[in-house]
Amino acid sequence: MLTEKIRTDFPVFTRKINGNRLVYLDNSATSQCPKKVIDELSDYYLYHRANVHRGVHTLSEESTDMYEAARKVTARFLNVKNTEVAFVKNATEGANLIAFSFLPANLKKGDTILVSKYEHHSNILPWVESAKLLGLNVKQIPFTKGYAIDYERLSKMDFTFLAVNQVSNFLGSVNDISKIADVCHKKGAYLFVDGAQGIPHLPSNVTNLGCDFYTFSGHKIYAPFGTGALYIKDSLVSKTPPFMFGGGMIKSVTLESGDYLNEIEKFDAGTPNIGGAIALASALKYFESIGKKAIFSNEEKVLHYLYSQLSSQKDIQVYGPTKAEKRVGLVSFNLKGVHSHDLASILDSEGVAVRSGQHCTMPAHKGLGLVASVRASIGLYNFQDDIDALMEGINIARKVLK
Ligand code: ALA
Repeated sequence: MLTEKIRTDFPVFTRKINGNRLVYLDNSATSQCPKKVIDELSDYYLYHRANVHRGVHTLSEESTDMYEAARKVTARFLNVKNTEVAFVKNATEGANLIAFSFLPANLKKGDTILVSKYEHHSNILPWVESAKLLGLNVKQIPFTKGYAIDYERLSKMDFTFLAVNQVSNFLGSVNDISKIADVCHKKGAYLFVDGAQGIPHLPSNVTNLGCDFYTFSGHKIYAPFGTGALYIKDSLVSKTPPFMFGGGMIKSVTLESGDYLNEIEKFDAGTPNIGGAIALASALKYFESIGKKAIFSNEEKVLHYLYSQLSSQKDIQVYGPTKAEKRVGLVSFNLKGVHSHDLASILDSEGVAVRSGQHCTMPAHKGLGLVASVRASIGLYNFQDDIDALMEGINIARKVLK
């Protein structure tokens, strides 16, 4: 069972913010990094640093082994093959890679891509921009009146590619990826999943999910910035051309052309973020060492408490699924009559960190008639005391702002 003691793994919790204990509820924007991960990153830089796949000296071989071991750890975490995992700098790069390499090679003018109105901008814009270049149509995934996908209408639509999040970064709603995959594959369509908000809160067994592409950012799962991975289904690796060209991804080069690797290493043009990949694997191992089951069950309790505390207040409007079991990780809300930035500033003065604004989901906010919202999002080190601190902060804001 997880207890508050876990916070001692994260030095940031020794800090005081405006004289208060740090209550970190901005995990959907970025999570905190355990000291163990920073120590492993530092050990790599201090004792093993060298380029990969390019040298025969000891350091280069060590570095190559550590980098490829990191790929194995990432693949194991997702329950996929090593040969299906490319390292990327974040989920945004994962989406752009598919939008600007796979789509031009496999879709044709007039084909349709579906995206949902509840996506992060990073899972809208790459498809929109690629569609402009390729002459594709971009349409919306149909939703029921609530926040669930309307499968009946979806299965009647004609499309070739669908991009959706596993979990919405604004609503916390969870999409049933296996079910979406079934609909897509019956039509011969491809499914891309933005797992950025799913990976820290759900099992993310990508083989079971059945999608064709899955991407996530390391910094949402306790790893350093600039790290992440893109899963490409085995049978689609050879259909996905390189995204960037340069050293480390070639078989041969002349002044006129290049012959490129066909395996997953073709996405490693230039010197990769070797230390980052190693630190990403370290964070995933840390997560596994605490135990996915322990983390998810604690988060479920904390989220349930967060949701019930917020939704029981008459002057608080909560967005997204009304049933706590249909959401993970976060609750977005507004204190009626108070701008989200004002509330977030008062909360900060009490040591409580939340995000305010549109959370890179302008279409979703606009669709709900909102200018902005406050978002409280949890991680493995949050407990009931953090939610109590948030609610006390909201009480103070009421007195100051209303
Ligand atoms: N994608 C991050 C968020 O939702 C930055 O806040």
